[in-house]
Amino acid sequence: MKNILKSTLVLLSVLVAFTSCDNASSKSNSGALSSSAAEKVYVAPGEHDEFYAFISGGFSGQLSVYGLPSGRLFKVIPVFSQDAEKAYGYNEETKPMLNTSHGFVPWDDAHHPDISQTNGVVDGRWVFINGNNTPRIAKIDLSTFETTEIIEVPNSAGNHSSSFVTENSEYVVAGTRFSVPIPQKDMPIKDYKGNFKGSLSFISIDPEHGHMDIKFQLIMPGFDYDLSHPGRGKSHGWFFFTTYNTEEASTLMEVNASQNDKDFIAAVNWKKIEEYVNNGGGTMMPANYAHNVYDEATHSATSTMKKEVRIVNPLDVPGAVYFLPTPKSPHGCDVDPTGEYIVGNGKLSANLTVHSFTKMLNAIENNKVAGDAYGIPILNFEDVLAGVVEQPGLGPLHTEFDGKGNAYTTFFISSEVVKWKLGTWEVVDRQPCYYSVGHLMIPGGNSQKPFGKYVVAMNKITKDRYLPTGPEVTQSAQLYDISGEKMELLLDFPTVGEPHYAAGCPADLVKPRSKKLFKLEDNKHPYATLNEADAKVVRDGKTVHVYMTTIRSHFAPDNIEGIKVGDKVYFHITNLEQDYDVPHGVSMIGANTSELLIMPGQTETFLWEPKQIGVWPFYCTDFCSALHQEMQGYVRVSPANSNTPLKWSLGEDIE
Ligand code: K7E
Ligand code: CUA
Repeated sequence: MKNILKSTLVLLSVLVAFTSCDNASSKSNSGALSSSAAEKVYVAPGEHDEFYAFISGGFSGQLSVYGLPSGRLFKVIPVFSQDAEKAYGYNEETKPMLNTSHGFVPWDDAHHPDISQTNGVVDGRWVFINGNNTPRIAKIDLSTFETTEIIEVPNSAGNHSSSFVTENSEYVVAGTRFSVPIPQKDMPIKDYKGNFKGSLSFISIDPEHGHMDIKFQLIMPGFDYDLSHPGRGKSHGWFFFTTYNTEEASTLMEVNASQNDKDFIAAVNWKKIEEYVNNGGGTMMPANYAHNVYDEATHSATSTMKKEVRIVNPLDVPGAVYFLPTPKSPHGCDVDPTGEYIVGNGKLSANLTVHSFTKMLNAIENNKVAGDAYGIPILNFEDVLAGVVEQPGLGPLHTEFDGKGNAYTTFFISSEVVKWKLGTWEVVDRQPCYYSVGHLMIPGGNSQKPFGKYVVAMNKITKDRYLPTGPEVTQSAQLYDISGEKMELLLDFPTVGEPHYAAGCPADLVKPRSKKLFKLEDNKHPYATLNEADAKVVRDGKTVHVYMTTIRSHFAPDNIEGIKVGDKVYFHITNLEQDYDVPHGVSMIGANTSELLIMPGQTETFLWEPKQIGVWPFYCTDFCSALHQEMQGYVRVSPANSNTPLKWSLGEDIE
């Protein structure tokens, strides 16, 4: 045991040493690019990019929107983290989006965006993304580029093998990374083995509105479920999950979870389980999880606590789950566009293992089982193996496909993207990454139809690539042209947060559906003010509601008196503009929250609790017209016991 421990630690320290990139030696290969590379990423002023890229923010909890090939940043969409710029999680309307069974959780770790699909092709309607830390799945509507739904995932911890979408967006799938007691209970950690369980959640997507609902959770052995991808084409109806820690260790994992020569890819026949569930299979288990939905008509979110979830024991659905032995703690789990090949990226393996879906079915049909884990059949490694890419690099993490028979795998330790051929398994090209690449993304790469023109590498280490910014340097992505035989590095561009994965699609899928404004006549916000003449201030005990409007370039009302120290003042502001790109902002001195940024036709609310008497100004925070700087107003705050009458006005002096 001691020896194993020692040798594993030595191996790990070698791997770590490898990753400490040597800046000096890399200089020579990274030098100036040819002018043709510059031309390939040049998008002339006023021109549009060819692709959207949605890049996860990792620990920023957000999703950022880039254009490719330019690498220009368009928007950071707040998802799991409060964002003062957009008032997300600060205004009254969006606070419920961040509600969970643990209360208000204004942050998460967002890893894997995935675009909805129709008939196996990305359709540009929604992006789904996982929150790892307090397990959640979010949906972003690509007509508004706003987060419109978040569902918490019960019985999960470190929601990492998520959030990947099946080929007709039947399900977005979320798998647990950490196994835990299900249901949670107070028990010794050392009793993990055999007692902790891992849940794989199949969340149905309403085909019209995209509403999410947990259809069932598969309760699996207590391994770590790292990544997953859906089958497609011939393997549609199956889902594949990499596992590590099949040792079921709970301490010093870098050693103890690296003992087994092979871990597994779990192959789940979700069609079979769906049928079982539709016939009443599974059991309802008490649970407590938040389902938060943003309604575009009311411009407001509601949070509902759900009280039960359907769980399924895999042993109750024979033929639904199999384990495919896969070498050495696989990370990425990637399925090629035909649905035949399942690539397990064994982090500590010298070779890359590719499984065959057809062989897997044959093995199942002929009942060739090598054993079982907690009753789940394990197939023979040789029976399911399609091929091996021999020694392609060190530390494989993720693989994407170009739709032309090539696969591209990232290698963290040897810091490169390696291109290889499906079927012959030969390496045909390799390009260095600066430095230590994690995920990579080809637009449509997780579908039957990748758009194999570019690949984006998302790197874990930046070092010297940009001007220094103190100890914390920018995170970085790199763009490669993959239209030819050889990959060509075109561009470095900085990213927001740590990019773990991205999803991309042709801009033409999204552009025509992008909303320009919200129609005032459709505004069903309970505190909307649809005409300036209806602006008013209403007192209800110590609560005051201000029904305010904005239009270039004033607030109505802009003078308010009769507010008292200790009041709770809700400013409900409706932007009456009906032109594209004319938001107004508002901020109030001393408000313990963010500004609001209100889109045309929208109503938003912030709370102000005045603590000091005086006459206090508010103003527009978005430069909206030549007279933006005149867009301001005053609120008079009197002592708590005063008799100052409640009054409001615009364009006249308050008497
Ligand atoms: Cu998909 Cu970064 Cu969460 Cu690999 S993980 S790198
Ligand atoms: Cu409205 Cu500036």
